[in-house]
Amino acid sequence: MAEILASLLEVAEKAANIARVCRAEEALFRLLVEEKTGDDKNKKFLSDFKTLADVLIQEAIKHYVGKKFPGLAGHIYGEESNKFTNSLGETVYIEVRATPADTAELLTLVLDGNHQAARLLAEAVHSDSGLAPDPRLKDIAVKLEPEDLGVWVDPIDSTNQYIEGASDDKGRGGVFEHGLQCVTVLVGAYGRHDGLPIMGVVNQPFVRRDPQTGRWSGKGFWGLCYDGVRVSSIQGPPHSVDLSVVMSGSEGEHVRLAMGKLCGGDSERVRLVAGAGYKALCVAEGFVSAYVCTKPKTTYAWDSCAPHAVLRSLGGGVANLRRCMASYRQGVTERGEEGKEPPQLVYHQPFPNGKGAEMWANMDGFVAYRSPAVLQAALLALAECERT
Ligand code: 2IP
Ligand code: CA
Ligand code: CA
Repeated sequence: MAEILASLLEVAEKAANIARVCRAEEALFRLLVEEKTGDDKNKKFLSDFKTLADVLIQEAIKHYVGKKFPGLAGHIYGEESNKFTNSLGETVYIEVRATPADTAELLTLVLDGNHQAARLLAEAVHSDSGLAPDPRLKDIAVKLEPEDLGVWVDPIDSTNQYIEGASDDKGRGGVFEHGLQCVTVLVGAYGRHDGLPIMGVVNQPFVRRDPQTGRWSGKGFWGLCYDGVRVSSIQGPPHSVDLSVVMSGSEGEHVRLAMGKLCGGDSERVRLVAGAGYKALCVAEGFVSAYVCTKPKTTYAWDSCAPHAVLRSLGGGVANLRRCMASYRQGVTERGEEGKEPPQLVYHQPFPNGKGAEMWANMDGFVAYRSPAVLQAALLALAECERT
């Protein structure tokens, strides 16, 4: 089991390296940020390049994890499809090939013959992640086979912030509302049998920028929760005892009001923050108490699985909002059912009536929390606002 987690950490770091290379190398950066102007062909090519960075990262993760653990191959899912149509109308399937030269040759087909960009990307995919092994993994003695697991990957979460690439937000209380810090690579493994998240890696590729070199460095977080064992890279209690909440700017006024009340009427403690993975990470790191998402079809299994595992490793979770509220209406006590974990999001079954990505949307909404008491307080606040 520890080997699987080590491998997820390794591929997430490789993914972060690819994400950084696309911004650091002039030939790739130009493709990434170029304005969507010009003719339709140009427009399509540029939007494809943005998707290409995502797809390539996802395929790299599938390739390396699947090669190391054949029992997992075929059970690694992600946001992106690897099928491309290039400007000549040819269909190209992006994959990692045996050598950097072979991968570069394939990438050239979707990069309109841009050999330099293809070579740089292929090098990033094939090179070592450079990640030092985490000694804490050695002590994890949990018995689980690759055949027991499925994996959800979001190769780049917060794509908008990644493309815009702003780094002007100074952050407050450890939380950045927008900018490159909100970008994460998310790799989460769940139980094939019950769909509960078991281990997850959240890699933040852009944490600090060296003022001298302009180079970014990042940070990887992980957590594991299975069969009574909880281990996490995150140590120590949350940073503040005051309740605070992060949510998407797309949440409605009534949710904002309810969360404002929960936070003692202090609007400074209700933050609108970019990136589903990053918001959940802010909870896991203990910078805020909860992440509330009430809107269906805004986040997906690949957004929540990895941070969910990290939160569970810390004694928290990502509760299914609709099911929690239903329990409330049926009169379950305000503290929840004694000794029982509140209903969690699960990752093994598609939404029955959904089509395409919708099948994996978090349709019921959720509350991500570290402390079960915070979850109960958030549910109470939402229930009260429903009544008024
Ligand atoms: C997005 C991304 C957005 C988020 C949205 C996700 O994933 O995390 O930031 O919206 O829910 O699906 P918001 O920031 O309003 O929460 P991606 O960038 O992978 O499309
Ligand atoms: Ca996402
Ligand atoms: Ca994404």
